[in-house]
Amino acid sequence: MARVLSGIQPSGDLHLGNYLGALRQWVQNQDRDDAYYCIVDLHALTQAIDPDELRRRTLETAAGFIAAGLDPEKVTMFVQSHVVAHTRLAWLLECTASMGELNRMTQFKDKGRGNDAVKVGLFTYPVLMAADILAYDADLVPVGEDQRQHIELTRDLANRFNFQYGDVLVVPEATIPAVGARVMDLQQPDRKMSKSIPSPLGRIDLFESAEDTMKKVKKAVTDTGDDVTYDPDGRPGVSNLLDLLAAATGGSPATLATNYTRFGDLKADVGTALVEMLAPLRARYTELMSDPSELTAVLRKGAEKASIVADATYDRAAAAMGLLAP
Ligand code: AQP
Repeated sequence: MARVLSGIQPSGDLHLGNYLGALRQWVQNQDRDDAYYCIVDLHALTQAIDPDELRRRTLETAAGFIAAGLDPEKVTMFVQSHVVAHTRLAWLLECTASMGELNRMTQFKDKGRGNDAVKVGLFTYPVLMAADILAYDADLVPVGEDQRQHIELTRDLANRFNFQYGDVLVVPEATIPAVGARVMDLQQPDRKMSKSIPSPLGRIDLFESAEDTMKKVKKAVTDTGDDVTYDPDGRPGVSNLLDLLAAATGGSPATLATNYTRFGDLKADVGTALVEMLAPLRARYTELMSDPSELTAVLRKGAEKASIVADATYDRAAAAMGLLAP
């Protein structure tokens, strides 16, 4: 059984990119893997967020995991801040990571570079992410394409640690889905769909109404020219819609393109396919949010189980670096 670890920030509503890039493959493989999935609330603190909102969104994200199909009896689901080994291991790794390698992280360049007020946590975030993964001796990390660079850093840190201190950490690999690895914004199809984009029209939230989804797909930006062709570089808008149709119904985006001569018909089919795919998730989410006590019990049990694994890794790493055992 492969050991698997991944997480999602409770920094906003879960969206279609989170589902197709990450959550859906978590669910597909939950019978195969020994999986740990966390709501990475400490990462959400790297951007300004209201405390009450963070608390609420942490529970909503947990409900989203289960609504998407994760079974807490099969996988270990927990909140990152409930397992103290994450931050303890992150410190050990920060003492092996260099400023130069963190400076090269494109996510930091996009969100914070050149701004003196940017928080230190945003800069060191990839090291905390490495600790999240390495604490569980994870073999595989199922993520969307945007996280590839962070997994590479995690591998570099683990290899360096092992070279310096002995064979302590498992070097993980990213698993990136064949379809849905990079869902683009519906209004700005040259940017990935994201929780933090200003226009909600560009993003399909997983638990929004069917009407909203239909409206957003209808208003999606398409490219110049009238024909429906699949060319992600030259025609990113229409290609994103074809990718979404392929992700929801199967088939290849290039072949699906041959069924359409008009954008309007394509958009109608994309909207319907997404609404059908998401309807059962939406129903389950509403049910789960009506009684959050069940969610808190799942998260408490998950954190207890996760702590046993993560504490053991921290102890191994701390001992290897020469910290005196308590
Ligand atoms: N557009 C996307 N396409 C495919 N996969 C995506 N993921 C995120 N956006 C897309 C995948 O979702 C998982 C969780 O991501 P995250 O919440 O930890 O942070 P993120 O990647 O920074 O997500 P957002 O929505 O873009 O948040 P903000 O706006 O706060 O930065 C990851 O596996 C990611 O690959």
